[in-house]
Amino acid sequence: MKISLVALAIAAMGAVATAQQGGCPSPRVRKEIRQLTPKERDNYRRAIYIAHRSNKFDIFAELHVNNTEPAHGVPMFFPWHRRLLWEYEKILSDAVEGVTLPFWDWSMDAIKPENSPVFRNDYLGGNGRQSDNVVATGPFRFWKLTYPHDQPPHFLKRIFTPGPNNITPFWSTEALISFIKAKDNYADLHDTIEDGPHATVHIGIGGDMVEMYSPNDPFFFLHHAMVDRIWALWQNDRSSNFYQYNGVDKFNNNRKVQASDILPTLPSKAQLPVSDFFDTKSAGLCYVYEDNPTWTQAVKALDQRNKSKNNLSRRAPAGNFVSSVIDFLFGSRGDDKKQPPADPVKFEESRKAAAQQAAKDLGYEGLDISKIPKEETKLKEPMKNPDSWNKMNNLDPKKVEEIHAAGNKIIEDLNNDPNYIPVAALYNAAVSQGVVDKPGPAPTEVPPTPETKPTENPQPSIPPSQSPSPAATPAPKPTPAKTGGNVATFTNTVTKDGVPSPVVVVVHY
Ligand SMILES: [Cu+2]
Repeated sequence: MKISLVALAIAAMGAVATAQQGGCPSPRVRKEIRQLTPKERDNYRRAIYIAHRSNKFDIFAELHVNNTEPAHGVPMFFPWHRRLLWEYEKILSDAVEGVTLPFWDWSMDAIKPENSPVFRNDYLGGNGRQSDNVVATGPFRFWKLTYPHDQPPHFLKRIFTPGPNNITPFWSTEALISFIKAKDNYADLHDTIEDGPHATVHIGIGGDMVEMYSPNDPFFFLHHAMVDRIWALWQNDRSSNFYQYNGVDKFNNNRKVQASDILPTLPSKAQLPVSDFFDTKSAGLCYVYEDNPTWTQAVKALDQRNKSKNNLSRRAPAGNFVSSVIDFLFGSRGDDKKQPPADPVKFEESRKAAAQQAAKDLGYEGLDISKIPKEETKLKEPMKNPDSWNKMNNLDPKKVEEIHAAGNKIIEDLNNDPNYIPVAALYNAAVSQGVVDKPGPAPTEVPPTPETKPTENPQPSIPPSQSPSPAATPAPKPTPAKTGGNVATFTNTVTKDGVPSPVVVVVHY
């Protein structure tokens, strides 16, 4: 049953992806999740519930596990995941018309990821509970998952790492932009992003996210949309990047990969080459990523920084990985003269001025720069990948080390620059001070209890000890049993004469 669903989904995708006629006059726009309107956010989550209830969600975990080798630690990583996301997005938009997959620019949250609004219950919810790591609050509380099939169904787990409620720092916007600008070679870019920034987010959220069946967590798709966006940004940065595809397939005698290579899938009629997945604006894919303000600000600020250095060689000459990134950020081949250590008072003053200007550029009106704790104005090193992660994803530990070294060099230099403030520091402060992304009202729609199939007995099957805490979003009213067709219920809260009261909405699909 599962296999045939996967095959069907892929066949459907192939039909669309190969339908090149007609072009893509109005591409779907994938927005940073914080840019969604409350209505769009509700629709996105509703689409996930519907996909989950109609058994179209768990297939992605299976598909991912079955493609561990063909699509991880090898150049196929980017195109294969682009296809996976496309397929998932199609299921979402079939469930709720107009839904497009958002991306999560986790680099905005690099300094203190656990503070990110995305972990609030009005977004995707946070950490698993201490006793058993099960996610027990938020929209995916007690989210029942059937994969792996050889184990009993389990509830979605998250284990913030290193914990208990902290997440390792993520890779900064500045590091990502540096990689995009510095890398002239697809294989280099792929290794860098997969082994470093991509891995850290999986590891930091933990639980299902740190397993090969990570698509069990809706965060997987938000995260990978960001990874896909990084590839798209690199492709569009220079014309020589757009159609580039190179590197070796280490599972195939180090064969050189080609754009005509067929994407590995489960058995399927749709045999599509990598070259079908270069252009997100092709008729088949037809989507673009919307910019987010912090990213735009960081591009501008780094540009200014480089101009003032005036010795930048933007295109790194062939050299080792670390030196090419340093070439981009810090001037030619690391020969940049070390600045004398600044007077600490002057350093802070200068940083403050930089922060004030950047906050103004970002429109963070009312942000009190003096209230930003000093340690939160600095970028921090992401934790090292555990060996288990490198092994599971076929990553070369030496290469991973090298990538982390390059990232840490970027952090060191930016933290020592009196004229620079990382965008994540400002965004993090703006969230803490309630200047942006204030907690929203409770979601206007909450999920049906995952255990309750619409056509089955609506009594929740969660044992009382596992029931959501009273602080969690209230459970929806039971749905009357109905046969034939699929039904989902949501509780809308309407306010009448100042009194909020729940109204059950029944959706047929
Ligand atoms: Cu993957």
